[in-house]
Amino acid sequence: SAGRIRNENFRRKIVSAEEAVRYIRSGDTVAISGFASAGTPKRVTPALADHIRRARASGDDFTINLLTGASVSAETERLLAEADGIALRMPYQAEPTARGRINDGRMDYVDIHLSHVAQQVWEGYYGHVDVAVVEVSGITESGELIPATSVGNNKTWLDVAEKIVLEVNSWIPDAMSGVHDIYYGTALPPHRTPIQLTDVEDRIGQETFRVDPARVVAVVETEVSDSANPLTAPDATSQAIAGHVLDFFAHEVAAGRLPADTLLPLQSGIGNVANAVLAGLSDGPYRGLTCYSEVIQDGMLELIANGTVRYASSTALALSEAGLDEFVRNIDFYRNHIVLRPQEISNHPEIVRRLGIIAMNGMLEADIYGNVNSTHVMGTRIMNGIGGSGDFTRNGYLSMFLSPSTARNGAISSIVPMVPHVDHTEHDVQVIVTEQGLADVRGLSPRRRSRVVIERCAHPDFRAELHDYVDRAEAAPGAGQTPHLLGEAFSFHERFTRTGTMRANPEQ
Ligand code: 0RQ
Repeated sequence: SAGRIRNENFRRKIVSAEEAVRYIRSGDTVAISGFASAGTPKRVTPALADHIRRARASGDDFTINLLTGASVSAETERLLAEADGIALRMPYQAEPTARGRINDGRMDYVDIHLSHVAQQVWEGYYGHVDVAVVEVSGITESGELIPATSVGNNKTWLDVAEKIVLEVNSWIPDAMSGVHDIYYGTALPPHRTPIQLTDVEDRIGQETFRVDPARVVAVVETEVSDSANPLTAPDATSQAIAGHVLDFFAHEVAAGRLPADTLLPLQSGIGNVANAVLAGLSDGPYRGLTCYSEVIQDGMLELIANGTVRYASSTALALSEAGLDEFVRNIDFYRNHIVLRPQEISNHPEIVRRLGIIAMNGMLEADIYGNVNSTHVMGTRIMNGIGGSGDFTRNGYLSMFLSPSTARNGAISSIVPMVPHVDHTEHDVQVIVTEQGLADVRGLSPRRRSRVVIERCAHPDFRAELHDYVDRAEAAPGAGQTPHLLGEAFSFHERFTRTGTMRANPEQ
């Protein structure tokens, strides 16, 4: 609505989405807003997919390079992938069509730490950014932009792009303004200075984005809601994992390593396991917890509403339909407990280290020594990407990985002799949790770690074979610091590829 565009200069630039995408040419690098299910441009991106599809249908080899915050909404990701014109995608996706194009070698995909994206674009690693398409919730009288439900890399896109298309979404409640903290103090070396954020709720920036009006070529209006981030109710497995995590927190409090009421700021990945852990915190002895994470899920809203969580900082909302509804209806309450920041700040190693984050992320598999694969199924096929998990894991106070002990109806063991792709090394990973139990490998050498990981985390059906592997690896001549039988290290994966199961005896 015109009420959201309070600057005449910008109002004069209002056009349809179809007109706006004409500014995008073949070969362009296009940076769009969006982080998880929040803040993807709702009209311009489908129009862009159409624009690409039509150009290609008429014989043009129309391609663009696409930069985003993280994943964008699943419909958008699918439409763009189906148009077949994305030459390069960066830095994260989590959608089957895009994944298929990447694994077929038809889309180049660069999978990097989310905190690195802004600086790498500034450093010029991705060349010139031709067009930015950024969803905002309003434009002020003085021409500043009020951010939407995710911040992601939008500050950077607006700063670097030659041409800017704004999508102004009046579905976003007016009361969202002021929820954001946009920090303009990052610089490239050698001009960097400390980031003065010492508490989760600190505000170190401004509420709006700056934009050079001369570069804004089009403004498109919309009133479409964010897509919902689907969630299923926590099952017995995720509840068991959550139970082990909560027992561990109690143990750490008793040992004097975590503050009793408030623990330390929590970061948790996306998904049902993360949500189950959050839900479990409500029943614990905690009050006034904080979160310093990259997304806010439904579970977090509940914790804020019941006082378990005092404050949550992130770069995006990733809510289900019910969660979006709850958030929009009670925005005046939530705005006092939530801040959204650029992802270079929500995931910043300096801040993660300073605040002492408890990092909890999902994994595909871990090996007996604690190396973690979060991204590559059987070592070769991309699942989603590393996302922010590395930003938090390497720099966290406690770095934990959570997963069911098996996948695909028990055919796959999540604990394997050696991971065929490493996202998080044994030097970064401190705690591994499955529904079977929790392996705390802090302070343990590799030879001691393997026994703890197998006993505590592996599914009982795979334990004997894993123990047998380590026994023989340790007995081999010159076994070394981290014993392996190199000819056999991937035997679980090879067996799965050959027979469809990691089980030596599938009848088991
Ligand atoms: O496959 O979807 O076909 O059923 O992987 O597995 O158990 O539902 O777990 O949703 O927590 O995802 C690592 C992918 C785990 C996620 C990963 C198959 C399994 C299923 C999903 P289906 P689950 P989750 C914040 C931080 C990296 C990014 C990150 C992830 C599917 O946590 O992408 O942490 N992490 N970001 O069947 C083969 C195995 C498997 C396996 C599970 N060992 N081998 N397939 N699966 N284990 C978020 C952001 O950065 C935005």
